[in-house]
Amino acid sequence: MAIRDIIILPDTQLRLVSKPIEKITPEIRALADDMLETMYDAPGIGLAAIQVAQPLRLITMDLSKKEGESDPRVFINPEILSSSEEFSVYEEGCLSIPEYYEEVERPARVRVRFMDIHGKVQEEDADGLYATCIQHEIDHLNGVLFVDYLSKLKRDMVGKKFKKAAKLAAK
Ligand code: GNR
Ligand code: NI
Repeated sequence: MAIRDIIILPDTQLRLVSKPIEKITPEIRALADDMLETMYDAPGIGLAAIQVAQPLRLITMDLSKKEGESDPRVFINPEILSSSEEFSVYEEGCLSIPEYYEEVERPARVRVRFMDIHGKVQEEDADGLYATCIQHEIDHLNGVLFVDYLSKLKRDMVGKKFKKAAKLAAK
């Protein structure tokens, strides 16, 4: 296992639409393991493959709350089958937009279909933080970031801040 670099704004790879995984190969299993390790190291509660520069429809997540417990999860080719009409608000952050947090409104509950790491197709109802996180991660697979839901003013401010930081880092 290895920790991989997480790409951050303004890296344009974050806007790619990731490709479905056709077969769970040893390379895919290694990528999922590395993503879990990278996510725990960050630390974050979810990670999409594009955040480690792999444009594949693969997500890792761990929503366990208690200290010392873990619940590593892998989602392959996840799809949202339906969304509730009710919305809920969570303060979101993103490892690709470090140290920026804003409230985002999303459907409170979603039904998701995905393949697990053993190749078994699963369907689950998600609510609470699980619903928010799976929607945030599936957005990454489609090149969408949580700042896209904010006002143009806020989005442009974030964009400028990260462009400036990249320029300074390159000097
Ligand atoms: O670690 C993360 N926390 C988080 C908090 C609220 C809503 C979504 C997230 S996902 C984020 C990690 C990340 O950037 N995943 O893509
Ligand atoms: Ni994110």
